[in-house]
Amino acid sequence: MIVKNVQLETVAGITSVLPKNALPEFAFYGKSNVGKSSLLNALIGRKSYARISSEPGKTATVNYYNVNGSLYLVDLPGYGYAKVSEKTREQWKKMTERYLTGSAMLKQVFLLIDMRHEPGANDLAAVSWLEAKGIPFTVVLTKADKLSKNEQAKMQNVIRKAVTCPKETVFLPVSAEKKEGIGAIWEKIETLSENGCGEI
Ligand SMILES: Nc1nc2c(ncn2[C@@H]2O[C@H](COP(=O)(O)OP(=O)(O)O)[C@@H](O)[C@H]2O)c(=O)[nH]1
Ligand SMILES: [Mg+2]
Repeated sequence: MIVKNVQLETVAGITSVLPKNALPEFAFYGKSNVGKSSLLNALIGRKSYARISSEPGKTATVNYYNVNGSLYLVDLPGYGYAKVSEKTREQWKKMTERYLTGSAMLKQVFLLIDMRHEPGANDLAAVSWLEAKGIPFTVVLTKADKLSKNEQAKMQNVIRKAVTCPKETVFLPVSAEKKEGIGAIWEKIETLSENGCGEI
């Protein structure tokens, strides 16, 4: 995908009505600090278009990035951010779930898991929730550059076992830092947008 132009078109907050877009949407979900914004920047080829926060998890909005007028990359609030109240966390979760269940144009969720660690309870809960709702997702393993090739293979197995998702679930290791695995994500996005992919 050659990204010619990107525009942060809509920023939806807790009380916002979510837009009814006509273009396919691809959402990025995961624990705060897992690397969502960094991955979005790597995908769109910009250094810091999506905000990379030194204070992780601060994003409490659903951000729609229009790419080339042909699709949206959607950045969702992260889960598991310890520095906000239980009530705030619950509101963010509700908003995210409202987006994930309510968007007619959502084609795929990229669920990001930090490749260096075993998935946490909230990662496993996110996987189960997506499965229960029948929302198609791909697991993206982030920060691959922090591990050797051997460690990457080992952790991929560990994570695959822990999440107990169907065998055909795709796992894509990426490094936003080293720009590795970015092409594979674009390939997936392009295939799904071209096919129209009426899975949802
Ligand atoms: N080494 C390495 N660090 C990364 C990578 N992706 C993100 N990070 C770092 O992880 C932290 C959180 O990243 P961010 O994109 O803001 O995470 P978000 O909260 O999920 O949006 C930042 O310090 C990033 O520089 C990666 O691929 N490799
Ligand atoms: Mg972020």
